[in-house]
Amino acid sequence: MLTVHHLNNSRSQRVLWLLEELGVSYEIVRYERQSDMRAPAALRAIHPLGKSPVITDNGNTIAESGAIIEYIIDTYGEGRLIPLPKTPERLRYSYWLHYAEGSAMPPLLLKLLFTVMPKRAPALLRPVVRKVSNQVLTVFVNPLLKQHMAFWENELGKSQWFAGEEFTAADIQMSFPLEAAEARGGSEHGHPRATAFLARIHARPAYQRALEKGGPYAVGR
Ligand SMILES: N[C@@H](CCC(=O)N[C@@H](CS)C(=O)NCC(=O)O)C(=O)O
Repeated sequence: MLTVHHLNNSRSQRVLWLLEELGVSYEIVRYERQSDMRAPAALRAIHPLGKSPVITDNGNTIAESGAIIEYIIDTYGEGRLIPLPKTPERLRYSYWLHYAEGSAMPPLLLKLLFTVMPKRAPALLRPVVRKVSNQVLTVFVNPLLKQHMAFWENELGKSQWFAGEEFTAADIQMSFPLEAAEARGGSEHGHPRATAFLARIHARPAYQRALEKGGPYAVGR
């Protein structure tokens, strides 16, 4: 049976959600984040990088959300949640599947790091670390994020889902950056389409079932 190596409050929530959407049977092996938010060493026994998500299925060990989604859709999707080949929707689907981790998440990770750094710095250094962090956030990270959020807002004006009028696995992949942006950047301010997208996905029964299975989930909060 397909196994999801699930780190609490993490990207592997997306994999549970996809499996729930498709009605695929799976089991969960759970890993708890340590106090520094890192995954425990046990996850490195499954994949050398020790990141979540990782799945194991039929002798395959697969890491990277995008690769996992492709594998699940290819193996169990039976044509569901993916646009037909050689259509504009399929191109958009492929774009968002890669964009989510390749382009959207790096500035969101920087936002998290530079927000947390001053809080974790030794008391004596904290004022300096805060000053430098705020400078990086103001000059580099926040403008970049603003640009990405405006991009999502514009794209969601073309169709209600990222790849077109049909809900696809690309929306599952894009859920994490949008949820992280809401948690870290306040995407709800002036981003009504992103907010509506989040409300639509959160209302899906499969999303809710995945939450029940995965446990508490509040990206980056
Ligand atoms: N691009 C990778 C990112 C994987 C990743 O960074 N996962 C985080 C959880 S959201 C993680 O494992 N963090 C714990 C750690 O780095 O120790 C993917 O999409 O699978």
